[in-house]
Amino acid sequence: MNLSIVTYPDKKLKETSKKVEKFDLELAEFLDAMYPIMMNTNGIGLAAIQVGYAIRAMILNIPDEEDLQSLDNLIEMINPILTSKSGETIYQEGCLSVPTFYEDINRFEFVTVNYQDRDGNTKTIEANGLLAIAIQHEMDHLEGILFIDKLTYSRRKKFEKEYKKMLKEKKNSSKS
Ligand code: Y12
Ligand code: CO
Repeated sequence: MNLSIVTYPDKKLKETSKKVEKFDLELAEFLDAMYPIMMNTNGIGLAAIQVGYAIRAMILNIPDEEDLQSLDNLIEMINPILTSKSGETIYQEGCLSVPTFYEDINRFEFVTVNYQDRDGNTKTIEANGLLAIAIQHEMDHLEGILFIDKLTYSRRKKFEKEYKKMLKEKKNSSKS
């Protein structure tokens, strides 16, 4: 399966993802294909829509205390539902679909999420710290929401200007 990252301003990222109904080999192969894409781009979270598939699936791999990512820490979340949230935290977020841009975003500090694994088993996770932030960021993708949609009007305008400039520079450097 040949997947690539969909980047802003691609309209695909605005789609609302659909519930996964079939927990079959196709889903397993899709999740397997998402993993190297995330790891090869230094990602810690990736939603299916970011590789062009509007299904409610996402993967997360938060680095451990030694800042290492491993398959042991891989979490695959299908059809996640937030069942509780509390506290407040701010973190400078980035997104593989919005390369080179980072911004402080407010999130809940603690979340509880019900979800299914790749075999359709129901699971619950209680998260805080970076995992809680990543879960909320990826769950937003399932609704077609990007972290830049949470910026104030002025920050968003600044972002649009900088992003346009970055895309132009990238285009010019690929010509030479
Ligand atoms: C906290 C904040 C945000 C999340 C969502 C998951 N975000 C990512 O995994 C972002 C990854 C990322 C990786 C980059 O590196 C490369 O593309 C090689 C990157 O750098 C550039 O765009 C140049 C930006 C973002 C979870 C937890
Ligand atoms: Co993202």
